[in-house]
Amino acid sequence: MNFKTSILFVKLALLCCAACQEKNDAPAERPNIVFIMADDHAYQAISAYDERLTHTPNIDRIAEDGMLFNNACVTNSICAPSRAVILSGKHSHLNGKIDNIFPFDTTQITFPQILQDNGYQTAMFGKLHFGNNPKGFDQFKILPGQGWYYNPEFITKHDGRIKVEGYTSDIITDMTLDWLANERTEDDPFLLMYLHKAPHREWLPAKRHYEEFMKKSFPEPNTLFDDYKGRGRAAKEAEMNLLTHMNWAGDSKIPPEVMDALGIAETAKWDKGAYERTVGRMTPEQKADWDKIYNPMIEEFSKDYPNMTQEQLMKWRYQRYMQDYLGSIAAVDDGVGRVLDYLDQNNLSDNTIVVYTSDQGFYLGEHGWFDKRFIYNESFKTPLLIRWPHVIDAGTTNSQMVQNLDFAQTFLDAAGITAPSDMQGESLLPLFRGEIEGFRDAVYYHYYEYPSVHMVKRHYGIVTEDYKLVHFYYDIDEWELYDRKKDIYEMNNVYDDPEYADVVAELTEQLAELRIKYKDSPELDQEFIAKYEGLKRWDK
Ligand code: SGN
Ligand code: CA
Repeated sequence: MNFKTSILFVKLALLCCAACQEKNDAPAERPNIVFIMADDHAYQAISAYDERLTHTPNIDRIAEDGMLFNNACVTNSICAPSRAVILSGKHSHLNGKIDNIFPFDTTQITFPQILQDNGYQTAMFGKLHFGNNPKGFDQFKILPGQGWYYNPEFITKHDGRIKVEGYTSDIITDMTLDWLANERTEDDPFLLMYLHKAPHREWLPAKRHYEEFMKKSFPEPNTLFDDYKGRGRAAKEAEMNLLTHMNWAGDSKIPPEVMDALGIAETAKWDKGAYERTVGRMTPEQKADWDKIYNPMIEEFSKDYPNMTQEQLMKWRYQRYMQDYLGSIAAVDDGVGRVLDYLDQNNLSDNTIVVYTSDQGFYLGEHGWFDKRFIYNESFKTPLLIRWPHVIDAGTTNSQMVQNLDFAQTFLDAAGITAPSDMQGESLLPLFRGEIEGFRDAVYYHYYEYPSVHMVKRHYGIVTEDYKLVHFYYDIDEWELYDRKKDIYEMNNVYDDPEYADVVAELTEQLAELRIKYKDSPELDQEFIAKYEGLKRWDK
């Protein structure tokens, strides 16, 4: 430890003591932090939230021993922007990573850098998706871009680019455990970011889960055949319908030559290519294992397809989607179990905060959709389970409107560090102790990536416990209001209903205030549009 770090430690110890005196229950030692995030993991696919679709016994352990957040949400429901919000503690319009396209500005300070400067050991494994390397990590091994499910490549801090044979979720778990066992020292606390690529599209399970999930069938959501009648253009014009926009080869795993034989056209111009890029990465042995289980499904479909109605096709595609999506979550759950076991067996569980979350929510057939992006419920809400023995009581739930914006300040607070004043979240430490008084009662949301894949229009809005008010803009100027208590599936826009005139007036004002509070503005919206148009990236 050098002189500067020692001084920092003394300062920190003093700070911690002061904090302990205020809150007697705060632990004496600075906690370790294990931040587990899966990509596109819908809360509907975690049995601690909902047992209808699948079982995730290991992820559930975190809630059994800690707290389940029922109202956690994101500020901008898309991958890289969510990660930028998490690391920087700032909304997208301030951290600059408004969509998957704009680069992340690495000159800004992220919470891992602050923890590292304060003596934490830091490591990141898995998917970051920034286009540049993370700062503030002693060790990282990250997937380039979206990464692959089989035989992935990694960008590493010390060994350049490497290729590893095997199944990505298991490899990321192995790397994580290897760091815990062999690189971490016992001298200092650590921050470990364990970031799964699964269950991101194209949903390839591990071999050990093929058979089990291929045999299963799943309950359909009651909005699978939504016709979007009660809403505006944004829902109608989005391109994320299971029947019309999901890829046949890439997503449903009907090989390109079988599509040709059946006369099925590609749904997107990368439909067949996606299959070749993903299934095509398998080694001959891996492909033989895959064929054993996937070929009978393909044969049966080939027989049935000519006589299937549109309704039957929609139902078939939903089942096919769930088999692979939920199948790929099974390996994530296995991995979480291995990491939790390691913590238990090495006496680390007591002083480690374990977080499980996703970069956003995801549609599992609700409203006929897959993907995310919208402020509507399934994409806006994200799973969040946190365990911290001695601070969080086991088996508790929380219903406050917490956001991915809050992680940075929460972790800094837990480490006894004052967060930079320009971070925009709230520490969740009071909520951990059950103190909910005075926590925010409304959240701000802003989505930008349009025109782009899935064609979800630009929008911003405010969400309270009771209502959701949204403004879609750019090539549209439409407002929507949902009564969250009376219309839980968000099927009816009541913005123009005279009965809601007062609610509209009040929320419009609150939304304007939130935009000012978080330093967002119509000028910034225009600035981002102009920059995006300059990039001319989307050509369908
Ligand atoms: C890819 C996917 C999209 C997905 C985006 C963003 N298409 O483009 O379905 O919305 O990533 O996902 S794919 O056919 O290439 O898989 S994100 O999680 O990175 O934001
Ligand atoms: Ca994602």
